[in-house]
Amino acid sequence: FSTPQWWKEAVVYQIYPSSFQSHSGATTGWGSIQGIASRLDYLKSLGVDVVWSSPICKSPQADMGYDIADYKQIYHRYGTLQDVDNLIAELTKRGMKLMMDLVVNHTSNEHAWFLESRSSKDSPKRDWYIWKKPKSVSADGVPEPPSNWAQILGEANSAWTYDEKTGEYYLSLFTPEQPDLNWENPEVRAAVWDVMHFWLQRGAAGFRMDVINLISKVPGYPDAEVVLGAGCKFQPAFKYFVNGPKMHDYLQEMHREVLSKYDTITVGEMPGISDDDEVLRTVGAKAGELRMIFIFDLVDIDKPHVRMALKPWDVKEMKSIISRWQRVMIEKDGWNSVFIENHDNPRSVSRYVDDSDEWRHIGAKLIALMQTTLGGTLFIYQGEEIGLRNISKSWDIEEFKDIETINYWAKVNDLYADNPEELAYGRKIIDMKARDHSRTPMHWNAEENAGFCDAGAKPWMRIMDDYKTVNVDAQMKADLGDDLSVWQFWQRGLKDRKEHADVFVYGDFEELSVEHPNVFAYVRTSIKGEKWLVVLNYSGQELEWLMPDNLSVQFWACSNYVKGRAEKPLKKTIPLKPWEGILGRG
Ligand code: TEU
Repeated sequence: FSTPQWWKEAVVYQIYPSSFQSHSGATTGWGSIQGIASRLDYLKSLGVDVVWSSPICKSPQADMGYDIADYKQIYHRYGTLQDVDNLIAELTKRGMKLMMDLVVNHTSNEHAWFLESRSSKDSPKRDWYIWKKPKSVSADGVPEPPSNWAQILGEANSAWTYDEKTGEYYLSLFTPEQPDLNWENPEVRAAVWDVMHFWLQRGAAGFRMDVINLISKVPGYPDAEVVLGAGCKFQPAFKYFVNGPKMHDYLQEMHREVLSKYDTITVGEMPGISDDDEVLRTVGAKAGELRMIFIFDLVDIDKPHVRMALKPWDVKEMKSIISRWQRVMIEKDGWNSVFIENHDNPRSVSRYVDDSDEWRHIGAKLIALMQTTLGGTLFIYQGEEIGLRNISKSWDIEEFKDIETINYWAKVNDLYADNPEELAYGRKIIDMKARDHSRTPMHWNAEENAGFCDAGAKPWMRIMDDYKTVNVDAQMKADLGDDLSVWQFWQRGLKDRKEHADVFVYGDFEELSVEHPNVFAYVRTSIKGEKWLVVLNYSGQELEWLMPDNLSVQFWACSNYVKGRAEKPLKKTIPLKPWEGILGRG
């Protein structure tokens, strides 16, 4: 952390606090801050520098903590402010840092600010949220929402929630329990700056900022175009609040009022944006807004208009997305965040490779080789380091806990109660896209409850059935001769990334074989001219890949099949096993 660019080289590990680790004696069946503190040596040994925890503040948990009721108190199942202070102290001892999850596009509907705002039209805090009269009220007194916007976590519902008491609607883009703050109001912005100072002065190193590009809405909240077909009363309205008219003003004010006063790491979650120049207005080296953002092009590769749906994709599209952002940030002096998993997406081994018993660990290492050799700040999501896969298709729907999944399944049953094919398709969407897949408790060992919580406690969510074979303990201790477990492969990849940061963090990026349908190959080159070649076979077939004439490899540093293939290739054609990735020194 000694250099001003420390946040570029840092490896960030995202913890989903409800599912990471409980602490001995706890009977909640939830993870806790004490549990996180007990795993810092583990994270250090993996090669983690910064811990980002999904929200831990006081919340009724309508959206697993992304509905905050008090920004300066801790959710009781997770612990206390004292526990957070202790966590920060323990991280500091190990040369690590804490990144908080800042959720300020909206609060919980149980936040004191909202309770006051909804108490009356004359409340001093009425204008802290977005209140509108009904578009109309029918003869029998049924109000109509101000516009046809659909809820993001359940598009069968309106993004406007009716409040009987004052006869008005409030905007709640995600769920009725998450009223949007009115960022037009300088009092709201000042209150957010105060929350940020509170955590930065407490020792947090910065923030992941939840949907920070949605804070400015198009005035008037106009009706959205109809893109969802028959039976859908409400429509996705992203164009009316993604990177809205005043977003940059607010982010620049945030930088002036808060971020410029600290040495922070910041990453803005920005769903729905993919325009180079618009992105650079936030992450450009001289932008004066945020260090980096999460761009969703890769994790939304199979998303049509809404996330709980499917659209086809192929390896070429995946390659073009990754290569594009590697190039854009180099050419336009911006900075990437590198991530392929988080708490809102299915597991990467189930989405991008083959998660069968035979291929899961090979595919997980293929992804690890890609992630540890791409340019930008690297983010790993809990469980990704051991190659956790999606929930089994055999689980009952009741085992899925996420509000988005619950709303989606309710919509499918409302629309297609007597249509087995549509119900089956709806379950297929859940099996492939539910956010629950990445929220099951962590697999620490083969003991009861996978070591996540005491045997006497009931985990808040079912633990996956493969925890006895796929767990941290087994993979850290694995002695596979010439091979490495997924965890060992990640540990080695993070070590190589650190040792060759000038190549893998900062280096140039050039894609090879752009037209190849299965092989993702690229060369990373440091400013001093040190070249490394990465060749990734994103298929289950044996392939031969032709090395370009102008490239030669001195030795193969590693493959995801064996620790390393030191021999020099005799020919220009490189044989690739199914899902094989190789790294060679040019
Ligand atoms: O998610 C932002 C968001 O809209 C996308 O992740 C995605 O569209 C969403 O998961 C619905 O498909 C952030 C948080 O990461 C998520 O967990 C919260 O539910 C959401 O904001 C509201 O705070």
